[in-house]
Amino acid sequence: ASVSENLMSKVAEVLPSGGRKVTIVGIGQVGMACAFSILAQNVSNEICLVDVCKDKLQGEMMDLQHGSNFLKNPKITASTEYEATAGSRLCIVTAGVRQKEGESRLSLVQRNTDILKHIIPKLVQYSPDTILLMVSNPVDIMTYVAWKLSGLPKNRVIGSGTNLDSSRFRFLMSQRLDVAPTSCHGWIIGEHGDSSVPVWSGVNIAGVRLRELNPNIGTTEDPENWEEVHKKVVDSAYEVIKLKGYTSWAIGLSSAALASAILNNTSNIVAVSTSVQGQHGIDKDVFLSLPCVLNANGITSIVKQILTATEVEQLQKSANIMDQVQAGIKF
Ligand code: 6V0
Repeated sequence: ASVSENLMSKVAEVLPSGGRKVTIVGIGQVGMACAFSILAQNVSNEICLVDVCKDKLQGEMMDLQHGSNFLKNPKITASTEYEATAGSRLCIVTAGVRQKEGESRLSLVQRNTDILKHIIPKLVQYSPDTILLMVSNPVDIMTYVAWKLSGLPKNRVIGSGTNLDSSRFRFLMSQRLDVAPTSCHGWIIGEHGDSSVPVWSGVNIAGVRLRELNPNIGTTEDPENWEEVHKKVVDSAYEVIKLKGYTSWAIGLSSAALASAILNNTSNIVAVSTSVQGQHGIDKDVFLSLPCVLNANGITSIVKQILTATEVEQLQKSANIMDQVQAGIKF
């Protein structure tokens, strides 16, 4: 008899999953930042990594496993084969090419669509009840592509969207006012990228709307030039990519926060990319970010923000851009 048999009398089989399994496809800078954020914050203690690079996959898995003693006894697996992803509650997709310095997110469309064709059907095959969280760029278009390829209902295909842009906005706002980012209330909606929309009409601290203090806030007539805060949000990724080559920590933390809302069924309201047809007069079948209620069933409601005419116009412009790009995609 083995040491194990001498030590323990077996009563039943160990279950293959504790029900909170998260698969991460693409273990580049973004995928690993997602994995680390999820494990370090104990959002889930069951992670499966998937990539096409076998050696890197093995190395990343081992490196994380060696830290298990400092975490909550996680189960970390990795494979190039999708069988390993079976029974995932959530699949986060970060696979694909990223922007080079100065390159726009939209230029990645066809390359990343072609990659998703190999990934999405297999994820759904092995985890038919999963929620898909798309991170690969351009994220709004890739969420649409993933929804098409998956056959899943729209509530279960989500894009990380402007949750990150809103976090960048709140951080920059916090720097100006010297209060904590979580006490700065501001929403960036629309495209994660160049045409994102800052909802200046709702920006507030403790319910005090800044527009009531400064009627020109966010416009070109504003002497304090608050619009610069949104400009910096749009430029953020370009600047970080120029400085360090990629972005990782903020998107990793943003994804972990979304994963937490899903796995813990919290119904947090977050700006994530969802099907927006019928919202704010948008008639196109596109995905953009709006504040959504996020829980174990994915997106269960979209908040009907009270937007100004300018904000609606900007949002519709984003929708038209998405629609044009989508029309050129080869499935
Ligand atoms: P990276 O570091 O080059 O990693 C990409 C990974 O994808 C690599 O490990 C590849 O091997 C892997 N990969 C490629 N093809 C496949 C495939 N068919 N199956 C499985 N894995 C594959 O890129 P990085 O991690 O920096 O970025 C990944 C994606 O996230 C890019 O599209 C970025 O533009 C995007 N980002 C999205 C953000 C957002 O806010 N939504 C933020 C940052 C980056």
